[in-house]
Amino acid sequence: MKTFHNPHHAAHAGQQEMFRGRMVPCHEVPARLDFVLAELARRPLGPLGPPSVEDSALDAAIARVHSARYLAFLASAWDDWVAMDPANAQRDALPSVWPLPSRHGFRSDVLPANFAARLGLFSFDSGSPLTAGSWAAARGGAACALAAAQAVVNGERSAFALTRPPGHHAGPDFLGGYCFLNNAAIAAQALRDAGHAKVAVLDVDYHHGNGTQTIFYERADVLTVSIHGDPTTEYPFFLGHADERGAGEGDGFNLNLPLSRGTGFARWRATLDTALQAVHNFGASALVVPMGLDTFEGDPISGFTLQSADYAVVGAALAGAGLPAVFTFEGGYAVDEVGTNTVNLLEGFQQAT
Ligand code: SP5
Ligand code: ZN
Repeated sequence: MKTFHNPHHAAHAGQQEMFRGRMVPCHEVPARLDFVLAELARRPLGPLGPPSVEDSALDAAIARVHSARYLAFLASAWDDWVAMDPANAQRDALPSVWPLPSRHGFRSDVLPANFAARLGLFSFDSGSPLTAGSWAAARGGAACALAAAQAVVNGERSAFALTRPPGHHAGPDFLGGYCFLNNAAIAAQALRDAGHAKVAVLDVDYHHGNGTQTIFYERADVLTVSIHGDPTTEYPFFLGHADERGAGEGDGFNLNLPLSRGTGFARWRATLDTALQAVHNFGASALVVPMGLDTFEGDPISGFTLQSADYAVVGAALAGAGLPAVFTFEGGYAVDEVGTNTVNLLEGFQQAT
């Protein structure tokens, strides 16, 4: 398995996130990726290196899933933040006002000149700090996703986009959930554009992949499936229920499999079979797996109880789909174990292939 790692990831390093009226240290930290690299050094899965993609090809791939005005916002966000107040250079940017576009009649069509308002327009939580290096890191991550998709197009059985920030909460024109660019969606769209007629996305992160669902919700060519904590009690709360089945041409091409907080591996594993059956019925020729390791028992912000050894079983089950696969690194905040759990899953996939 080829791994593409993001050499710019550490440029994205938030200080604090808002949680219930307090600022708490960020969970999504650079050390996460370093632990995966260290484990890959101990248990190599194949070639590992930075992605090599042309800037123009990268811009085109990102623009396939994100809006032009959101990308323009992201590209200048840090400079605009510092221009508001030079003292902002020492602070992360976090939103504190939102337009609630779908309710109450607030407008999202008029772009505010005030950057703090613009930040709210393009985000859905105050837990995702935007820092000086966030845009460079997010672009580097998207390059990993694109390179991984290209590797699979060129005949690799699987490829791993080892990047942070993660991506699956980022939608067509919004950031949130520690995510800025939707790496899994970029990979899925790149596979489509390279000739895969049907692509399946199977999201195994603890949190519902709301961004990916929204990007593909009205499309029949990309099936989105997500196994996650029930949004009635779990983040991101406002999407991820079982009755969201897709809309328009996409009706029937989104499948949510929410599970109660506290769910253990036996139930989770059986749910994975349901997800894999849907992927099989769909008839995809390629698979994208947004791979979150926050289903782990020791995860500090999540509520399932998977054990380290279980991830090898997950990897083997995913290999059973018999499809070329792109893995994107998403959540997983038990930092000391995230390397072991990641490589257990990928090694399980590779050994069963
Ligand atoms: C990619 C991904 O896994 N994103 C998850 C975003 C979750 N953000 C909200 C987390 C709330 C954390 N609560 C901290 C409690 C500290 N004791
Ligand atoms: Zn997550």
